[in-house]
Amino acid sequence: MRITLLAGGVGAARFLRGLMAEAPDAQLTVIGNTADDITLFGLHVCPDLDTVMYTLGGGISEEQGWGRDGDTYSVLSELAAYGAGPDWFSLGDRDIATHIHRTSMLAAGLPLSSVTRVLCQRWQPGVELLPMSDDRVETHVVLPGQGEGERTVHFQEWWVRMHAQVPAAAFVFAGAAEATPAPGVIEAIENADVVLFPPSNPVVSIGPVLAVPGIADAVRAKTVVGVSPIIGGAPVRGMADACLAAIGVPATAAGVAAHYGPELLAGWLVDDQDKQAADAPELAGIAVRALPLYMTGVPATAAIARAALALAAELAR
Ligand code: FO1
Repeated sequence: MRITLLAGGVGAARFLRGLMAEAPDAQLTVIGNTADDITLFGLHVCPDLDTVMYTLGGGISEEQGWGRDGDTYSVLSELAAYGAGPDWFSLGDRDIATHIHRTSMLAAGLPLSSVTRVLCQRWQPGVELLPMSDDRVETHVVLPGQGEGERTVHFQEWWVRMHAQVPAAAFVFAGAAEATPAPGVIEAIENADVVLFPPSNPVVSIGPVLAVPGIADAVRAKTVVGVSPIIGGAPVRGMADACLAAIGVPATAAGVAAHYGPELLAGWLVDDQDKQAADAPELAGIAVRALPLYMTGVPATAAIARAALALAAELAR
């Protein structure tokens, strides 16, 4: 069975662990968000691709959900000693090796999709990991002006330095309109038996992937089942509520499904405490199933994956 997922970072990576346990023989393709990418100290950092690669490859820092396990920060402290910023994005020494290797391959002219394939040769994540595009797309956050005009910051500055505490007026996926899907992305969607949206941030993780021309249309032609990243009115992790507020979408399981809409989403898994979403009029046309949705470990996540695959099979008939 071919399963294709549009993915962000931590939520997607943890869901994939359960999915791989539930469907060990499935051929999984992950289309990763690259709009979180940032260039720091001349190095190209791909947070969402690296979180999937490290998590499934066994190199992730479990407590952080990003970066390498057991990492040290000598390079960063040396840079700080030079006053070379920024100091708010903590890059570990082992993680920096990934960014050096990636950046040198990009500088040699390899597209990001080839670079990602090379990095995955070491990590063997057990999935085909594709960037959504080989072209640069970057999420910029528009902050309302306090007196002076609006200003725009890179997503990572808003997310990490500001902890998303400054309300965002809008998100701009810079470069998306000019981007093309990376090689294999459209085919992975078209040839999939099942397309899943893991519990990733719908605005700044799955949103940018859908913003690459051609991807949303390909996804709409498929039967898609998604897993709510919101349980009981709050994101399980991260700050999706701050992102949803910025685009006027309620931070509820029903609100996120309605945001995707029935043209995109055929099925939606919600936690038991959100089961009333099944009766939400704005979810007409979307099959809602309620079950325990906390990914407390691989067995619990495998049960969620099992429910997603069962619903996809039911809807594909
Ligand atoms: N997130 C933080 O909250 N603080 C950090 O210092 C930080 C550093 C970092 C370095 C490499 C990397 O791949 C991810 C990193 N992240 C950090 C997480 C990152 O902001 C998020 O993974 C996403 O971009 C949102 O999903």
